[in-house]
Amino acid sequence: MRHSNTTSLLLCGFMACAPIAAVSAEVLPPSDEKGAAAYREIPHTNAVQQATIYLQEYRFEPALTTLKAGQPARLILINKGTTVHEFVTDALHGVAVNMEAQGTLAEMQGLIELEIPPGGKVVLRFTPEQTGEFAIACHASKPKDHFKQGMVGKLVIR
Ligand SMILES: [Cu+2]
Repeated sequence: MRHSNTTSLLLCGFMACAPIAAVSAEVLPPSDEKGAAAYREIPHTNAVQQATIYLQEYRFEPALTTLKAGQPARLILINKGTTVHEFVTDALHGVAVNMEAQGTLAEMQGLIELEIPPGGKVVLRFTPEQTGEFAIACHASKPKDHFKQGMVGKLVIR
């Protein structure tokens, strides 16, 4: 699960929680020349889906997170353990990701690995495109091998 183009982030302390941005857009029904709606489309929502995954010794909680493809997502990762944990996944290859951590924002194309210290919080914003079941894992090794301790989970995009 290790890759060469690794995005690694080390957070110190606890990040202030940013307010949840209510992002939504409305698709207006098309209207004919007389101004009356010719037909009514089911409103398409761009509401943000949100999920939180806690990292701790030695598991992801919940172990299974499901996101919908094509809908903007806000994925919050919180290390509530007492050691550094990693969030490693193939689910975000080539996906434009906006990352907020420690009050700073970063834009990246694809994200593979994050390192989150105890108490650290990372907010990832992206729109999942590729459906499938993707493993999430932690490969930290202190004080013992997290992966061998069973620190694996799953991110399902459907
Ligand atoms: Cu870990």
